[in-house]
Amino acid sequence: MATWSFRRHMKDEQKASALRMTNPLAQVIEQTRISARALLEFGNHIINPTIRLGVTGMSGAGKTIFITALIHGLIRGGRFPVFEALASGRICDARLAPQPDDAVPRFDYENHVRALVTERRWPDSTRQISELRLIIEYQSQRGSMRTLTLDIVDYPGEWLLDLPLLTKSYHQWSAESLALSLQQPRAALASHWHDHLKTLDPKGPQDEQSALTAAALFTDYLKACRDHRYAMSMLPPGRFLMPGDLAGSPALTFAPLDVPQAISPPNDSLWAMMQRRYESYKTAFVQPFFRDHFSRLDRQIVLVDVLSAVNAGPEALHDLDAALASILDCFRLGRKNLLSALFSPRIDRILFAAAKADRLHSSSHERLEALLRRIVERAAARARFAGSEVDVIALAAVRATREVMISQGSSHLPAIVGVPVSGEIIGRKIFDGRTDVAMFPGDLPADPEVLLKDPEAFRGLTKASVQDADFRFPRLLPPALQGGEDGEPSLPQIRLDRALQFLIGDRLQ
Ligand SMILES: Nc1nc2c(ncn2[C@@H]2O[C@H](COP(=O)(O)OP(=O)(O)OP(=O)(O)O)[C@@H](O)[C@H]2O)c(=O)[nH]1
Ligand SMILES: [Mg+2]
Repeated sequence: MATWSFRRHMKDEQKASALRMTNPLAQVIEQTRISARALLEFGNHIINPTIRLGVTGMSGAGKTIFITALIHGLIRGGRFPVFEALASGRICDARLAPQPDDAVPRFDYENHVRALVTERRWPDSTRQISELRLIIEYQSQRGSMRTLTLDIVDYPGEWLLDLPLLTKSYHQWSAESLALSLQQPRAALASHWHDHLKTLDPKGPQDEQSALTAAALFTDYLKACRDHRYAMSMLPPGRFLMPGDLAGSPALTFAPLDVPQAISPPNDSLWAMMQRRYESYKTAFVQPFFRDHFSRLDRQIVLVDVLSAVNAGPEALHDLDAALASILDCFRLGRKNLLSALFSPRIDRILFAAAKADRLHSSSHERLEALLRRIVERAAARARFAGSEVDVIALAAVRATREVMISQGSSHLPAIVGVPVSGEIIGRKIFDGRTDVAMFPGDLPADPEVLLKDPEAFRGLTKASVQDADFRFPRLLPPALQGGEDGEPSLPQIRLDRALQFLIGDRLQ
């Protein structure tokens, strides 16, 4: 029977093991493939300028809405005063075109627009990678006509959190996952899985039913952590929460075990079985994502649902902090040039965006931005050092609220007005999804440290009831839209134009 103790790892041990787990020849071949393709694409870019823009963020961060609103605005010539090429009238045409990768699902733009504009509902969650190509015809600053191809790639942020697994052995991953699951509030959510783990003998014979139960209980724990009351972000392996067609396959039927680090598993043991499947997971899912998608991106926006983490409480905010640090370690940042294209494809601009900022009055947007800036500051400094440009903004791709000042005696309070989705609770009221309400979601502090340095800094849904939480940023219905000149309304937004200017503005000069 396994002993119930979680072992700590030494850094040297980790490095040695990472080396053992990766095959240098395979790595060189893989790197050569990536470099050769990057060089080819770099050459193509010179003849036919193209930007591959990666849009990522954790589940529910706002990727689908961001891409839909961005394309809608570009195609229909939306009101984007800060996006210079469009505001000055230099963009003559923007249209969708068949995407370049036949094996990647198309981003379902038309259905997403219909949901938002005609049905007044948010599009359904999308759980896989998708892509869309946009052709932008514009007049350069010097007056000549040019074309920019914009490939937009929507992929789950959870897949990014899988990339560090590539250099982690099974025992390292097991130990880290177990140690994390002992922290609060995770420990309470992991109790069923922990109880089952105590019954397993890693050195005993391999057993499919034990593996299935362990994987199911481990997945339940990850799902519980993702619930909006906890809003945890660090939940690898990413495909456990979004298995798609591959649910139940052996590469998704493993879980951490409490195993010693210095020795190899006995043949045909449960431990050997789990280790084999963990390695298959990396080969089947993580490596292809890295090779076929991630390594090809030129620019990146990372959407972050900071307000949902604040809703949940200090632990969620710290977890978000750790997840973003881990994500940022994955990016290969730096200035793009022929050498970097040959040896190591780079992302030369990266934007961190606090999404859904319309859930806060505009007078607090700077504070929201400051909070995200503080969370990504270490990685942003590293990226700048490597020659990448980094920016942080608060935006709302589709603005679902309007702002009002409410008088209380002699003072005026800045509030937002929107329609909370059916079932949302604010104070003691449960909403029906039809009623407008003026809200004061809570004031973010001027100094973001106040929220980050103390695990008891504020009360969120993790610890307090809905009525007693210090912040409340409810989910809202999309805005009611008025028809535009040609009958189709434009989508209201906050700083989507600034995001576009940063992400592609320099390539439309
Ligand atoms: N108020 C407001 N809510 C938004 C905005 N963008 C997204 N939301 C809300 O966030 C939810 C998730 O947005 P999506 O764009 O579907 O998020 P996603 O990152 O694509 O999520 P997955 O596909 O599940 O990974 C939506 O259903 C809306 O409730 C916004 O700009 N303003
Ligand atoms: Mg989506």
